[in-house]
Amino acid sequence: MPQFLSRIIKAALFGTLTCLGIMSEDNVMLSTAQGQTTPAAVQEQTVVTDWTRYPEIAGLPDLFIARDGSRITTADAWITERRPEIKELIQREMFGYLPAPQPFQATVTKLVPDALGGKATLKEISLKFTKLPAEAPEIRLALWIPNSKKGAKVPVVLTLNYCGNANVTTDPHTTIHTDRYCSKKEFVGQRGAQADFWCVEQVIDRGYAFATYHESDTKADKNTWDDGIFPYLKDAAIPAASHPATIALWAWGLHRCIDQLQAESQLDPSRICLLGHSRRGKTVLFAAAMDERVALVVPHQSGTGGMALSRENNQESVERINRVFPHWFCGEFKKFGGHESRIPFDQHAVAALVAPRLLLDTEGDQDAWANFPRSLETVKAAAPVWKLLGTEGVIGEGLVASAADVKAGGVGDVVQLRLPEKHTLTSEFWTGILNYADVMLPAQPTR
Ligand code: GTR
Repeated sequence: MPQFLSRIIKAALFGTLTCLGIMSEDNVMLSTAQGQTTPAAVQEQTVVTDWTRYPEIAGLPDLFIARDGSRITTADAWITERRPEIKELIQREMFGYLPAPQPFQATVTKLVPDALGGKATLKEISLKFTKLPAEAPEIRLALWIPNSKKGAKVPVVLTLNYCGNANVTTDPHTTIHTDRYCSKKEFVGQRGAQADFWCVEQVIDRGYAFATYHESDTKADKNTWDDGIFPYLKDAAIPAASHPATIALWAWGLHRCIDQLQAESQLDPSRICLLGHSRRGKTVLFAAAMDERVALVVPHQSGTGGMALSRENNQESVERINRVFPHWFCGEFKKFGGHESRIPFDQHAVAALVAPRLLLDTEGDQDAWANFPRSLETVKAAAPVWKLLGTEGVIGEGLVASAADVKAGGVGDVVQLRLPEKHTLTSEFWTGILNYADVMLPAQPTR
């Protein structure tokens, strides 16, 4: 049966054919019965199911109880039953369904063997989707490979940047693009505007490649749906309320970058790491949950919708995130604002999809809004899945408080690194992240 058909049948069984009319705060009709028209800007957010149909769950949903009520007790049952079930659930109810992969033509548009003062080779690669109309946006991937490691296959850290690849380093070679939306006006066309944040040279000095793409290549960070890649990937057979929202579209772009990174002869396909900050931290967590090619994910200060549990979250509530950023999550997620105890999963289930791979949750203790205590609860609540899959999972309280403490034997497969920092990324964080990758990733390619 085609995938979309089985989704529709499942959705119908679950009651999504119940249509509701709901008014948002600014009185925009978000959802309609009998096909009444909705404003284009919010059309993709249409809510179709009723939260009262979702049973209240006291405490956190049990990761080991399948939807048919049976108990998951083996690694095999987790992998074949529970994991696919959670993947389905989080897409339908929160992020929207990831579009299918698309074939692309990769063209190296620039090759600089002595970038970053000779430390790295810069490759700019255009990923042009061959089955989409010519005007569909390409993804512009920038990749720096350490020159010190010639002949070896190196691990790579892939990131999602805010406003263009030239922002991430002061390297004069990176092409400046200003033709795509940037949510931070002060970054537009500014070479190295975020160089102290991304610390690309530090990454290269540690023997890792660094890769990045600008999020607006796939979707602008705003509540519009006629831009980016979505119009070309839209699947009319999927209910609009479960169409991929912004985070899912960014994640889809990361997956296409991974397609390309896997094909790069100087990179190790078994050591692909993903890192994103804040809303992009939510994105990398989801991207890693959905793609087993990611060996290590670092959702940095990802907060609500990322590592922080939705239940009992005394910082950013589900209602608030959906109201202020209506385009991040799909329409179905809107109904859970104020009704978090009805969400049939919580963020520990998203994190658990990463098991048995590596998950490093990085937080700043002056960044209360990201809710590092509720993120630590996610670390601990997800850890039993690592155990079930035969790895160590969490060590001790699952928390380390300095980059120097990130060492062999001191950190588990899922752990929080909490530094005395604000809502930003710093060189000290990178030291901790690279220490973690050094001790936890295999020393050599494993495939
Ligand atoms: C905040 C938002 C957070 C976080 C952050 C960011 O305003 O409430 O969920 O994602 O933005 O992306 O910097």
